[in-house]
Amino acid sequence: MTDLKLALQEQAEDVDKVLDDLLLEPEGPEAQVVKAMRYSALGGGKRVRPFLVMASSRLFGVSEASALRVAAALEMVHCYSLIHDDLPAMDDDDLRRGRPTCHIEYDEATAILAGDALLTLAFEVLADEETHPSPSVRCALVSELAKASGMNGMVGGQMIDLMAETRELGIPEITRLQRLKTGALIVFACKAGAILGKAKDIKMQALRNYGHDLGLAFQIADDLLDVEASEEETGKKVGKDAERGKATFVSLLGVERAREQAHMLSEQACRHLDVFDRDTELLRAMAQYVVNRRS
Ligand code: GRG
Repeated sequence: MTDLKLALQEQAEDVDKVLDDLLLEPEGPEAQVVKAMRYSALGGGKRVRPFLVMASSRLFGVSEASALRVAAALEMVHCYSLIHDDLPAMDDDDLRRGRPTCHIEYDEATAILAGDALLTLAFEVLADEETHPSPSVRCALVSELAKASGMNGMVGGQMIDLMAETRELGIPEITRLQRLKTGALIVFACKAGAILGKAKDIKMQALRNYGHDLGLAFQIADDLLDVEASEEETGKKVGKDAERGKATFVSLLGVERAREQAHMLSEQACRHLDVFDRDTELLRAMAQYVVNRRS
């Protein structure tokens, strides 16, 4: 196993402990929604976003306990988006992380509520004094995660994606869509350490730019993996999204150019880290992992 994969796994265990503590099952019938939240939030996943929160926090000497709570909150938002994305009204998927999706394991109404409750709990966690003693830091975390998740971030990207089923998109539009849908939460993850560490603008900006390029590289790699998986299943070099009639980086650029673009973005992401004199090895390794990953 590579050092980065091992570090991801170790970090994932720490984040899982925090998620486990935050998702205590209450007594009574409402326990059902918490079961569904736990099913989705503690059911695997690479935990790339939490890893980025932890790695960026280390650059500023942020306490591990604070960073872990932000990492857990962000993972809750990510898990909510996956639950809702899998619903029949959206992508209508039966499998996620190798298991039945939340609405298949439970039911649609419970899955919608589990997603809603993960989203709202994330903000409750960020607003709690235990996350950071400074009210202005907590307020910045809440505000930045809200922007990254909402209409000018992930939700906005998802809407553009849904509209794309009836209208053809080119590279500039796909880039914008993906920067919002996938990129915004990744950028938040990279900036989180700088917010917690009250970093200077130049460092905040460097992490934002790193996250910007990393997020796009991550998405192109995702499109490439989608095409590879379809090729293994059906022999056709067309991913799931392209089969649904949606343009992707791979359908527009072709496999080779898309791969080159992902690697170029990964290298560009690392160059933004040159402003730091502290150890940025984990963030650099992540940029490589994102474009070389197999899942
Ligand atoms: C429903 C508001 C709303 C938004 C949905 C994030 C998203 C928007 C949809 C997820 C669907 C998807 C496959 C998007 C492509 C990239 C992506 C975000 C993949 C999933 O993230 P990973 O690879 O997943 O980090 P794990 O399971 O490892 O956490």
